[in-house]
Amino acid sequence: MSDGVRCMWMRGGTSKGGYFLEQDLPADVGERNAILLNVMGAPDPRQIDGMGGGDPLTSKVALVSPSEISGIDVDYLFLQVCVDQPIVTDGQNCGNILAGVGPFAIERGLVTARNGTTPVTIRMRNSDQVAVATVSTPDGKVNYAGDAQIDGVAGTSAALPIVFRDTAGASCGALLPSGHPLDVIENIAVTMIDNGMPCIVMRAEDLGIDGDERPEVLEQNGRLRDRLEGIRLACGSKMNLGDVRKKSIPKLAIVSRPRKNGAILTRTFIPHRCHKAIGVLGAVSVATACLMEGSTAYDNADRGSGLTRHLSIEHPTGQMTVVATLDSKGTLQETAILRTARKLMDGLVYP
Ligand code: NQM
Repeated sequence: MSDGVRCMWMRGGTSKGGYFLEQDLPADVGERNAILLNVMGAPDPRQIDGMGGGDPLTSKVALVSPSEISGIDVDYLFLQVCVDQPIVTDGQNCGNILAGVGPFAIERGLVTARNGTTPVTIRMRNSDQVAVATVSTPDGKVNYAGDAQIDGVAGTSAALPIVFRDTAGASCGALLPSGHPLDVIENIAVTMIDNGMPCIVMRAEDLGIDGDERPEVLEQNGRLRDRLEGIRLACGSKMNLGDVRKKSIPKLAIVSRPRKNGAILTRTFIPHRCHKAIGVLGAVSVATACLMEGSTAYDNADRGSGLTRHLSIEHPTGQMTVVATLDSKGTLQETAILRTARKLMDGLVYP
């Protein structure tokens, strides 16, 4: 590997990371992970000797391969390279890094672009579920420029809508792994929910905070962090995730009334750092909790009405709108979000 490994560095939504064709890395998982730790410069809080940015949101990897499954274009395995521990985990999905997978697959020749837009059907291997991303491809070439704006990213780019159909119970086996919309764990009301990302949804007021504090203020609150970790460890087995001490799931979503005309305000721990925005599937899971009577989010949420709901999930740097489609019985059928992506560099990375 001293000759370098072919790789594209991309921003996907509000995250950033390395995109690899799976065939360009060793098949042996131990060897592969050692290379990825080296590429990112982990473990090291500053990741100074690698490409990572010293933040979980910039220490991410997508492995992409052609799919053998009929109706699926490409398979995508998401890997979180931990910043300060020698861990590479495939234990969660990432809907932000997912945003770069369609453009990358077209750029690498795994999918043939159409003239205009190209739908790319992606199997998320971490949870064996499918997303369809629509990539801007005027004249059959990927176009990254455009006027779509997403909060948490400066400037504008080409719109990249993504639809999710079957994310319920992605990692926990059920939308509500405990079977209830509300449980009391460590003396606090929680909603344990998984609509693509296992999340523990709690009310800010129950944790003794306002809910609109800046992420760095919440990260400095040692008592809050200890309390959240206690709740997370207790919820892990109840969410069918086992011992979660070394896992990046479940995430912790702290909700309160919206402040900016959105559906709900959030602060999310992922799980030890407070997200500067919110994860895509994290937002989908919180939006789903907003629509679920009896959950910790329901009474705090402005849910709108009708069969198509635009639920704007407020976060520290703006809002992420989840479009939820319900059937006539009020059951959630599919969710969609708008992302953008940008190719930052294409070449060789030296592990
Ligand atoms: O929830 C951060 C991110 C994510 C994950 C995290 C994500 C998602 O913002 O689908 O996008 O929760 O670890 O990239």
